[in-house]
Amino acid sequence: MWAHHGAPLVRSTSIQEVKSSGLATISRWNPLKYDSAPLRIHDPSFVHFKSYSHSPLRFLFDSIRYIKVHLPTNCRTLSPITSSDITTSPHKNNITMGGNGNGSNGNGFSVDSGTEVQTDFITLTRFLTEEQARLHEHATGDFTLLCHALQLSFKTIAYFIRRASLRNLMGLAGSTNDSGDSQKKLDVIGNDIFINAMKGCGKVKFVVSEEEEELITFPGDGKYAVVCDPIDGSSNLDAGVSVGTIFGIFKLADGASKAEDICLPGTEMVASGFTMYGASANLVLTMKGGAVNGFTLDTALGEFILTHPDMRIPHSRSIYSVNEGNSLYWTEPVRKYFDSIKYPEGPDAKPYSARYIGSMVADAYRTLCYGGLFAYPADKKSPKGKLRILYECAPMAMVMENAGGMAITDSGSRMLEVVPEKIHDRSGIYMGSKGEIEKVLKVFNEYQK
Ligand code: FDP
Repeated sequence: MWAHHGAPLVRSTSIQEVKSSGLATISRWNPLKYDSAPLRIHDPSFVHFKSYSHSPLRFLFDSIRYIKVHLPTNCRTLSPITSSDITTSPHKNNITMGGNGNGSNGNGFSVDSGTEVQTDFITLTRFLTEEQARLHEHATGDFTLLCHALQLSFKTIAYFIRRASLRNLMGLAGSTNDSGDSQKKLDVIGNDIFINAMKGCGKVKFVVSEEEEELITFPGDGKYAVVCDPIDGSSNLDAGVSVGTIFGIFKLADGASKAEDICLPGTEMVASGFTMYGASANLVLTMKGGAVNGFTLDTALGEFILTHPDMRIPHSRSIYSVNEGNSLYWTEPVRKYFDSIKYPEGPDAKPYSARYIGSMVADAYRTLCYGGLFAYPADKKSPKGKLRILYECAPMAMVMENAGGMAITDSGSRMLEVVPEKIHDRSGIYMGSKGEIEKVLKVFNEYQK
């Protein structure tokens, strides 16, 4: 949408007329004006009156909402900017465009910080460089280079996912992976992108990928092993549901040469995280014992920007996320726990809300932001669980713990301490808010007495 000063305006006297003209003069219905200039809206998707034909009031409300969100910056960028429009904030290094300095547009309409142009922001590149300097005085820069390669793979995968429908990348590739899962075209592409990025950085010796049966070994003297699920949640791809990449990074012991050498507990990871390719591409990154930081890909700049510093998961929240379709196969303690939150006892007790996307990255991201619990329990059908220890459970467990949450197995032990016997081993998992996982443990403990 853009607002144009001085454009010929359609003076509409009724919503019906506006509907037929296809253009709107918002100033007629809306007391909001900016610089006293009436506005003409040119966004065809917004002014698609057919969708409002039965609901003129909805159009009115939407137009107010739309203007509230977009007006200040859009309007100003099309007007000549004078020096009186610009004030600088000495502390934030930001430039404020127009307005009267109190968050209002001068018409008493409060606008949010959309008027501020941030000129000092933290990109992932800057974040990594600063972390390297801060934490590791004698760092070689290898880890930072590896993270840059990761970043490249995330951006590239995000790029292809965005264009999947346009470039015929939907659907099956015609192959299966080690687990017998049918591979999607994007599974194969994501896997290739990831592996090539790791190879290209020259700092990685091993890659374990969900899509590759064997350990991948690169020549050279790379000190790191990277474990990954390049496109997690891929069974949802064709429906446009958010998917993501999960990763963990291990520093290798001298002489590490075979798959068993990276069958390590999650406590040995130096970093982990995941990206979620959804409405935007979000990257969640944490380092051993450090904070959890969230970045959002600005596609215009081509940079991940630190948008969610020091993410903390709420202590508790009555949301559960599990595939209830498997409940027939659940063991008694699992059923008991879920019954306890669905049919709580007590006069004021309220049942939990259910939220299950079926794409772990998306369910985990929501859980991280809102709190609650995500679970994929082992059951009678899959006694070892479904999710992979090395590249799904452990990286997510580290994120949850570093954000103040918890992650446990079906036996109630700490997920991060589980040592897989083979690189593709699986486990049941419960992760999320500390207060919620403690409730799971309480039920499990009763069965172990
Ligand atoms: P997917 O098979 O689509 O890649 O990792 C596997 C995973 O998705 C997780 O992302 C998701 O949480 C889970 O499987 C979904 O499994 P169900 O379809 O059995 O619920």
